[in-house]
Amino acid sequence: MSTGSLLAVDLVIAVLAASAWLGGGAASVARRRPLALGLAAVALVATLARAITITALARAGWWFAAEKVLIAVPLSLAAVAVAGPRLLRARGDVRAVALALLFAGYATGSALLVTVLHGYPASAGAGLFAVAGVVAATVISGRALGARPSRPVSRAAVAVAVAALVTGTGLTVAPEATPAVPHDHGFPAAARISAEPTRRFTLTAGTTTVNADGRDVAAWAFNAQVPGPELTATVGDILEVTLRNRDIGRGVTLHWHGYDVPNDQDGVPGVTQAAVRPGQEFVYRFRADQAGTYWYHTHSASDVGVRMGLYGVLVVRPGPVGGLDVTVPVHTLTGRPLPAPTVQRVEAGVPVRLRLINTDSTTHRYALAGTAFLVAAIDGVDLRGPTPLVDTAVLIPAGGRYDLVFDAPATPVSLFVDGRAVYSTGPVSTTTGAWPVLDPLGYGAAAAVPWPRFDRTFTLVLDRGLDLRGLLPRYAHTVNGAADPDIPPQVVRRGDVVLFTIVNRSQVVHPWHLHGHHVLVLARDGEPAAGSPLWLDSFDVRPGEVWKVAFRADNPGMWANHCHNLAHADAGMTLHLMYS
Ligand SMILES: [Cu+2]
Repeated sequence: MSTGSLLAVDLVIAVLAASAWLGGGAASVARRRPLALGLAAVALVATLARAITITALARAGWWFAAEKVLIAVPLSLAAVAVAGPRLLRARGDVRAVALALLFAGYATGSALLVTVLHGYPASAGAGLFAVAGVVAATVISGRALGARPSRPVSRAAVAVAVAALVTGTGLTVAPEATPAVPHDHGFPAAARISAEPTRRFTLTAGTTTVNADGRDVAAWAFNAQVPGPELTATVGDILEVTLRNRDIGRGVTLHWHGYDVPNDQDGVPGVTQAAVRPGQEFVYRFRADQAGTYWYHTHSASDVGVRMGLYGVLVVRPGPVGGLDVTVPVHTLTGRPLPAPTVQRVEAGVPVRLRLINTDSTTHRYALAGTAFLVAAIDGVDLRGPTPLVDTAVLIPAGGRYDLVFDAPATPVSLFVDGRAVYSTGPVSTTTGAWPVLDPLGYGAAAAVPWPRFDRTFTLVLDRGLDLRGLLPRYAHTVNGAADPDIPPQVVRRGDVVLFTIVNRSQVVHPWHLHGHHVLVLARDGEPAAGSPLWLDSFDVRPGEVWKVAFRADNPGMWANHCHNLAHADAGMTLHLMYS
């Protein structure tokens, strides 16, 4: 079983255990003996079954099991130790075991809350909070049932509650002091390149209406079109892009997704520049020194902004190219897929490059039917020694790009996205749903990792948790138990080789995206990457997965480092990489 499934199974068992204990307690209060004993038996089995799931999770990595081992196991043992013997002795009135069963329910339930609301890392504060909750709920229940706690028990309860209050701040305070991340001041000085631009573009952001899947829908667009204009350049060009904001009230910027531009051109509001307000403009200028498939999008109110249409394609070619070269950005506008580009027919034998871009916030499955093909590049970087693929699907993470190349066959070719044909040169009678999915970590020819050692290592544990820092508590997407802006930045020096371990202990996929750098994938779940070197800027960390990626810190500045499910980024899952 995968670690992701194990996390889900353990959660289900924990919910079952806690609710069965509580249900058994309630049934015994109501003197419904068979029901009470039946539920208690279920609870006992479920509680003991967690010994298996928690052990397996701990073996998959301490990140997955820390709070379960340190908090749930002791509380579960207490539940079994208190309720078990009383159940075995329950001869007469079943009401006699009610308080024991309720105690077991509070104990397993509060441990469950620690997992769901707090997660990783486990802290003494979280443990004491859980214990204090159990004590308080048991004392209140006991009084309601007419049982008076003894004096030592009451004293112990008060002591635990006080300790919980004192240390409980550990629940709300980030583990380390947070160096300030600049917000709307102290932006990097524009180290503007002086060379004369060779490619000039103007993008004007504004509200508009576009046709999506046959219906007119409201959109936010660059130059009144979704996607925005396709920006193309040749390596060596100096791009100058003037961004104007006509009427986007939440502000606009341009972030060059996957393009490792100088920091002051990166387009992150509050970090590298101020958001461009209605009536304002900002001029971006950078040298096109990386060939490949990229895209641009607003980073101001990015969740709603990109979803509403403020994005476009950036393609940089190494020089003149022959054959057919098409970009296929896939985007969903208010729940409707946008039309793919118009199909151009070519003679058989003509080389074709399909540049697939996922501009949505969730993974898409692409299947190219009717021809063998190569995955020539991922995230703009050419793969080493790609081999032909037939009847194989690829999964592209949010923000990711795959370049598929093939020679046009004489027969039709069809590209399916999530089972829907989006780009077809003719009818292809194939169902692609059962095709195997390419694992890029095993595709192409391997090469040695270019660094013998790492100067800095960081671990990011992705989860959900209660964020109590703002005015209103929110159920945030967290990194190491904290949510933006309270996640400590990762501080590196120029020239460092940096290793990231990224762990997903949540129930959802997190497409990870570091600005300003491509990272080299080293391993996933302990298995070293065995194919072509993979230099990615967007990669899906699925539930239960552990990724190891590394990069050389060679692009100084303050860089966003976040989940590219932009709703998650907005709900806390954003931190920063900072050069000292
Ligand atoms: Cu995410």
